[in-house]
Amino acid sequence: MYTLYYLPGACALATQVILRELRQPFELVDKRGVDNFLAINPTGKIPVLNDGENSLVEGAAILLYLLNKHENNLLPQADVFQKQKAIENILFANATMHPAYNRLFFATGAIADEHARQPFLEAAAVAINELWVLVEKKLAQQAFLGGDQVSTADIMLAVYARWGAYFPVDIVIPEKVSKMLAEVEARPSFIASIAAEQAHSTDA
Ligand SMILES: N[C@@H](CCC(=O)N[C@@H](CS)C(=O)NCC(=O)O)C(=O)O
Repeated sequence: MYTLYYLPGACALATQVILRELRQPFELVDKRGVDNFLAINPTGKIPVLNDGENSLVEGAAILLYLLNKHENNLLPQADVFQKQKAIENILFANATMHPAYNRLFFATGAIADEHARQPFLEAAAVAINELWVLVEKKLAQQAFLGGDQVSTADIMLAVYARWGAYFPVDIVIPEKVSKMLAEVEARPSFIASIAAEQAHSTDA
């Protein structure tokens, strides 16, 4: 049984969706209800996944651990090059798209004055929109980043894409990306994950 530490709507949502896709049992713990969370992860960040023996941190590393451990169609195993391309897409999501959205959260926390903050938000949105154009190009010949079937990186991007709505900026999601995101969001694993986060939230 896994334990997943999360915050509602944050990047651990992707970890939960993958746990459901892999049909692995888990319990959810809202980080805000944990005394001394820094003892669990010194960076203070979620996701943290406990597998009963080990406490695992860093979202992409956690996903690769789960995908290497449990049988699935979300990470190619037989072809080394295909596997490498899938890992590349996971890291594009985790280490390029996620930090691009982080700038919106950072500016909102760091700049109290709305007028002073807005140019930073807009500059961040320009960079995010450029990344979505790159994803649109990757989807020119295929429905998902991994090909015909949903891949781990698609799920991660679907989680991050939801964050744009929190900010007063125009995030432009191109057509093929929109279709891909809608298909991921319609998956039972995604719908159930959002519902479970709300049900377990310390806000609930
Ligand atoms: N490099 C880390 C970053 C994780 C991260 O930025 N988590 C955010 C949520 S998406 C977080 O924990 N924010 C809460 C905070 O900073 O207090 C990873 O990929 O796991």
